Amino acid sequence: MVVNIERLFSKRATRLRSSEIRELLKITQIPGMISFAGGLPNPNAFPVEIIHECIEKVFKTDISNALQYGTTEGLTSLRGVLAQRMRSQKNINCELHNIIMTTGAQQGLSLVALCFIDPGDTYLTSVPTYLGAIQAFNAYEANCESIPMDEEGIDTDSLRRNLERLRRTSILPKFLYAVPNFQNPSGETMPLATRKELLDIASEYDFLIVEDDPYGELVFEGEMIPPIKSFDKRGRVIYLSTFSKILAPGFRLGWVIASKEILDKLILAKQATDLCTNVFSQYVAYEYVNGGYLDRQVTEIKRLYKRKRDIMLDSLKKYFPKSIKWTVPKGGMFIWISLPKSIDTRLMFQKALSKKIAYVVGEAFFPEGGNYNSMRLNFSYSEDDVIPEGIKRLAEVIKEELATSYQQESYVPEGV
Ligand code: PMP
Ligand code: G9A
Repeated sequence: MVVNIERLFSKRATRLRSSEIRELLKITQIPGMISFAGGLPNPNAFPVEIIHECIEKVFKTDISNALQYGTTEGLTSLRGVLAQRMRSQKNINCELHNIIMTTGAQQGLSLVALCFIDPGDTYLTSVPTYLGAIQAFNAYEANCESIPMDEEGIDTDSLRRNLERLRRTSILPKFLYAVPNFQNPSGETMPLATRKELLDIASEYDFLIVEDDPYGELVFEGEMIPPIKSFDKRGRVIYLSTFSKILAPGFRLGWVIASKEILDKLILAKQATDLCTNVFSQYVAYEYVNGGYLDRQVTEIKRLYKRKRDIMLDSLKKYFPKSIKWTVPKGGMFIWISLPKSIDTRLMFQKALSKKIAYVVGEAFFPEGGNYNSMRLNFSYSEDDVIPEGIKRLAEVIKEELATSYQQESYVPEGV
């Protein structure tokens, strides 16, 4: 008998959607393609020699344990040095029992969803927002309430209005998801006052804040702004970060900082998911942090990415039509482009690919869809000399699209 797999899949599984970004990673392997699509670190930012040294050290000192299963919460020595770093650098009140290692920050998001989302539960996020978070929360059948971003990071008036509306229908959101530093995808940073206000609102309406901070160390300009977690006295904030942008994503190493009460639950969820995070990676990462390599490498990565950001910004100024706006990120890896309303970046995408240039359509970052005239560009991955050429190609595609959309508009009879 033929297996009817569709009938057997869970409702949850049938809701799973493919990520535009993950799919794009395949397209961008086409020879000659210039990709500003995937949020990939630059391979030159991987500290290959240092990693080699750290691995040798692990082989000399503790290889048997490094090859063994580990505890679900993660390697004590690594959690210890990270907790120390979070205290001194971010002013987060973090002891060993407040931190666990995860298989990337992505697993942190997934575990949060597993532990806090029942089918139909609501979470809040500013939009645009990180696509991987939408996927992780959607997998657990969450409803999303999108709050627009503004120059303050999130429109808190709109947030309050939405919370009041939800309250009238007895809907109590479980958490608000935010990427306050050099946000993926907008590149924007949330000011200090908004961070504090968000925590006040969370306390007033009694929901958690999931603060996702993979880019916080990659500051090119200005001071590092303290995370929301640093103001959290009552265990209302779950803070996530990762080695993906400050070491290498292939390590698949992230961490979660939260109250012991929350972490105990996440640990149970993680036990059922993967038993423990890659132990060998954790040993190597410990040598990397403890050996003082991390600070030196972050300085290098920032220098490299700032240069690439500047090249992209200069190229945008040089090649893009005046009607187009973009963000100027003070760190991180992304620039957000807003085009005239007549352009649909989804429809333009195939034309861009035919000119061998790729971006991510803005709509992907809106859980409820819309915003068709935007796109995300990544500046960290491409080589310096490739960036101007890529922007030039993209500008050509946009100019052609603008020309045809104006023509089409002029054909539209009045009153339609
Ligand atoms: N959160 C955000 C905002 C991200 O941009 C990413 C990766 N691009 C992640 C989480 C996941 O990172 P990882 O699992 O590699 O730590
Ligand atoms: O999915 C990945 O490879 C990580 C990148 C995320 C992004 O582009 O936002």
